[in-house]
Amino acid sequence: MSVRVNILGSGAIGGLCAAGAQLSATPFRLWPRPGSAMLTTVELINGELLNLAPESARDKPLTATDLLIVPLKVTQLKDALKAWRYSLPSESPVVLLHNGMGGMELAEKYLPDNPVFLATTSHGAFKTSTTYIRHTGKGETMLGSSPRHPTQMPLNTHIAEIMNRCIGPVTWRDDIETALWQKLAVNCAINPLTALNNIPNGELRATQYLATITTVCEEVCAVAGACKVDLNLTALTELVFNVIERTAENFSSMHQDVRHKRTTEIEGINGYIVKRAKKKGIDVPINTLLYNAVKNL
Ligand code: KPL
Repeated sequence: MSVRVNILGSGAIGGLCAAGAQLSATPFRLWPRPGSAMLTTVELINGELLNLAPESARDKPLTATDLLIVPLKVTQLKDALKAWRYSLPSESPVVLLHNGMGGMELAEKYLPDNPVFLATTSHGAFKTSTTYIRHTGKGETMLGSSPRHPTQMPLNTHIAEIMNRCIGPVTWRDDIETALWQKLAVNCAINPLTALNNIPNGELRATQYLATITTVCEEVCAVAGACKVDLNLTALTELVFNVIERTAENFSSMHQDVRHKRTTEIEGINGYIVKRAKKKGIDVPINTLLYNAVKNL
């Protein structure tokens, strides 16, 4: 099946997807948000520089075989989906790839008929300028159908294969919601703590953070359970420390957002836990504290 990949925005993860598409000779187009610059360069993990050569985006509209990858922050998603809903054929598959939660519900509202996939990645990357991305950590990507838009074979295999070229290795998850909740716990612990303390991820190994990280995991587990997603607390806490270890040298995305005075993803991360907890009548004091502290920065 022929495919063309379309990447929204000019963020770091979008840059990695573009590099993966180019290196695998998959045609791709870049669609920066209004007022944003077009990405030009990706510094690969081995230090090589890749000059991006996307197809021109202006002339041809999207067709049913165009895949739309949306690696935007959840706070940017609503405007983007609203802007795209009339120009996107309802058969075009869409992959949402962002930290935190809330994308599934927005896609249900604005793209009710498209095949929608949800993804989460542990690749590390950051922007060193408006047009230049550096790939800092090799990770992996989990992909599955949005539970609100059930999709089927052979489309699932096809999308997994394309995503594998763009930002692999990809693991297909029938339980993508569980994978998203696990990543949510990782972000709830690492992102605000690194942003508030101005430290790289690895410094969270210090004993002074142990109690906070453990409680964040307990709270996420309790809220997930109330939302009918079963997470194992021991495995979750281990996962968080594992990510801290593997990304020790990295600065989290929230740390970078705060440093560059950009909007953070706090609403979709700790903010999501606080909101869901409130609805379920669960106390989440540590997530609330971290949420408020980041909001007040
Ligand atoms: O996803 C991340 C982020 O920075 O947003 C982690 C996994 C914490 C890596 O830094």
